[in-house]
Amino acid sequence: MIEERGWKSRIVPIVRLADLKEAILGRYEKRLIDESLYREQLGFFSFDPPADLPGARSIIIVAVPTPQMRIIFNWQGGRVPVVVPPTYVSYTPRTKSVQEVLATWLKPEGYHLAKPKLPLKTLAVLSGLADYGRNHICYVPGMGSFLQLVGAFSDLPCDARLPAPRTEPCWSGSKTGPGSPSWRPLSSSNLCRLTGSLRKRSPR
Ligand code: B12
Repeated sequence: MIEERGWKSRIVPIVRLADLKEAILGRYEKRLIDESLYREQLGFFSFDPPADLPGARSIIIVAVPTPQMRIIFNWQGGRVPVVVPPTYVSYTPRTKSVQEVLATWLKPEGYHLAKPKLPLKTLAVLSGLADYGRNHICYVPGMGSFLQLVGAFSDLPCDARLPAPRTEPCWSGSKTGPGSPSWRPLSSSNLCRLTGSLRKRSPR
């Protein structure tokens, strides 16, 4: 169902919160992440399980293709086109709508969602969904980098027997994703099976 919409996704067990925490806080504490960037942009992250979903067992990450937009300013009798990069238009509504679609699929099966405050790019890369480019923007195979990432906690069970997480960042150019010795994509995960079985109920 996710693929039918042109989205791509992965699901990872909630224990991987510890690795996300280490990826950000660990580097911050080692002073590898700039203090002002951390304070101004990353202070909202929370690496605790969601208080509003005590039974949370997994984290879902979805990449949604998001195009550039062209807006036209009417200026002094002329029309001035301006290209707006992805994610600067409808960011919050898109996040909300993806989370609502996921909820519509999972709720009838008795599962619930909660909103995360997580580093989504880090999560996407560590889950195998995306690769870092040399510019630190992440790329999803078949989708490129024009995408918006949306995350969600869920109580959907997830394969807990995963290999050890990566210890080195992939930004230096090492390969991630399928075949990587780090997190592997959960293509046969419960989410995929569930979304397959829910295909008929897909809201359009
Ligand atoms: C803060 C933020 C910004 C800030 C600051 C970005 C920055 N880090 O410099 C601002 C407002 C500038 C910004 C701009 C943009 N952003 Co922004 N942003 C975010 C946000 C909220 C957090 C990202 C972040 O900084 N994470 C923490 C950093 C540290 O993680 P990281 O860059 O992945 O670094 C990892 C590795 O590279 C490595 N690492 C990094 N530095 C170092 C240093 C050393 C020494 C070592 C060893 C390792 C290491 O460790 C890190 C952790 O794993 C996310 C949304 C979210 N909730 O995650 C969106 C997000 C990352 N942004 C996004 C986008 C699209 C953009 C823009 C392209 C928007 C635009 N259209 O122009 C620009 C790109 C700017 C750029 N060149 O990176 C998308 C990314 C999609 C994609 N394809 O990658 C996200 C995921 C939003 C979304 N929901 O889709 N963004």
